[in-house]
Amino acid sequence: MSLKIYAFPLSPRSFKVLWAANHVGVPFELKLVDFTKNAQNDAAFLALNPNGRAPAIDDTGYVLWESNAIVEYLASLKPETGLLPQDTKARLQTTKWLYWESAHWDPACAVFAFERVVKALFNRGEPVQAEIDRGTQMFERIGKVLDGALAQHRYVAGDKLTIADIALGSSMCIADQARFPIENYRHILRWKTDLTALPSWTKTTALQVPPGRAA
Ligand SMILES: N[C@@H](CCC(=O)N[C@@H](CS)C(=O)NCC(=O)O)C(=O)O
Repeated sequence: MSLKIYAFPLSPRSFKVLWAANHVGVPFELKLVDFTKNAQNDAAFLALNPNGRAPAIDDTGYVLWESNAIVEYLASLKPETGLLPQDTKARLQTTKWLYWESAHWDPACAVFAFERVVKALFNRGEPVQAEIDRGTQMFERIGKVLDGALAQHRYVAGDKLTIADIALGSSMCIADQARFPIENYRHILRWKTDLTALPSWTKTTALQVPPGRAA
């Protein structure tokens, strides 16, 4: 298989890239970066991604890291899917959301992910309420921005699914477990229902097998 995806599928950033690959329909080989074994710091993986973080890809020698860049690359392989608009102005409407995801959405989600999912998975203690409060404050500022966009159109950047939905929506794979404070954002909830009903989503969740357990 020419495309190799290095990922820990339980993590939303890895899920993002696996979902994008499944959605556009490019065949790939999943190379597990097993966080339970600290595999992100193995020399072989660090040679691919010196950050020691997943995901990363190697497409016949073309190496890329940063999940949003990878999503954009995968979408570019299949322009007919429309995930990556070809018109510059339309495309930048998706780019804007990718930056927003990295700067605002991901850091807020990460608080809940760490406190309620990572700590449980790696036996790292109880959630800290001050951190949950900090995450809740972050969500108060950003939740209404995303909800407002989704009130105007079905998907984040318009009426069609784009890489912006993949970048932002992948976090929904842990929304329930992490208890993101989205219960009052009805458009986000509707969007979450739409995304999680996609066949590519279901196909990706099938990859979320905890390390050490057979698929
Ligand atoms: N901005 C990066 C973040 C990647 C990242 O932080 N990945 C986490 C898992 S979700 C990781 O590899 N953590 C392992 C570690 O920090 O040791 C991206 O979107 O790809």
